[in-house]
Amino acid sequence: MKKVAVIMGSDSDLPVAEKALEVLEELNIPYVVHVYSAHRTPEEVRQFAEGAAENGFGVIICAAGMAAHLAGAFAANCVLPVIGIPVGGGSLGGMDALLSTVMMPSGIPVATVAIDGAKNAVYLAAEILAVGDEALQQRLLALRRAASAAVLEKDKKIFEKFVK
Ligand code: RP5
Repeated sequence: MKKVAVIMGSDSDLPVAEKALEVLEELNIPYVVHVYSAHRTPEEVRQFAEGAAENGFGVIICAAGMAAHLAGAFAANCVLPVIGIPVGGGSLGGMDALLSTVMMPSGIPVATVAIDGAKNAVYLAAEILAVGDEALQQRLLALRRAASAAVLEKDKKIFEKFVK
């Protein structure tokens, strides 16, 4: 099975990245984690991106805050799907990272999730990998069913609490 790379721009992004790792564990998807920065370690970013397909990766997830060019830098250096997680916090509350991540030029796409949307980054990565993996598709469907059941259970409790 193809691996997912989770790259964060700084170890200060770890609390957000860890939410992605939880879902990767839940879905039993193999992954590696690195701290690489578009600005502080551009050479390592380029080398990892250029070798990623050959090294068995299927999707790259990048979490970065502020002037968040990490996902864009990965997208510039490979043709694997790159998913960007804009990390919140800071004086602009993550809007800086959101716009830096999502506003990519034509031809170099970054699929961008919500600010701190680490879980959705992994669900999207899993859906990409599941195109060629029936077992993973079934695991995703099982999670959807469990999520629906949880909502209906909450509905039942709330309905019963307020019924007149
Ligand atoms: C970004 O700058 C990182 O992704 C992080 O979100 C932010 C701050 O980095 P540190 O100064 O905490 O290393 O590049």
